[in-house]
Amino acid sequence: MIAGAPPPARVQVVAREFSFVLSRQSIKAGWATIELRNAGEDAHDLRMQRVGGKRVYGWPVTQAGRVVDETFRLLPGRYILYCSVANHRALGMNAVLIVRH
Ligand SMILES: [Cu+2]
Repeated sequence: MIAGAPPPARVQVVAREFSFVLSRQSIKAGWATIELRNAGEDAHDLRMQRVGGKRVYGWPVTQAGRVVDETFRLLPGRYILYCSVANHRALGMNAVLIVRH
C-alpha cells in the first residue's frame, strides 16, 4: 500500500453451514481487506474470482471460530465468492460482491 492512500475498504464474510453472509454488498475499487470469519462448526475456506477475470483469490481453510484477513487491490467488477471445501458451494456457500468504480 502507498503512504497517504486511503485505508482499505473492509468486508466481513461470515461462513456457516451452508451460507456466506457479507457485511456489505459493494465496496469501492482499490485496496480491500476481506475477512473470513468462520461462525459455523465445520472448516471452511473462501475463494473469490472476478467475472471475466482469471485470478482466483484465496483464503486458507479456516477452522470454526477462526478469522482470516486478506488484503488485495481490486478492480471494479462483479466478484463471485464461494467455499471450495467438499460440496459446500453447491450447498449454498456462494455470494456476490460488487466492486464499484
Ligand atoms: Cu465451506
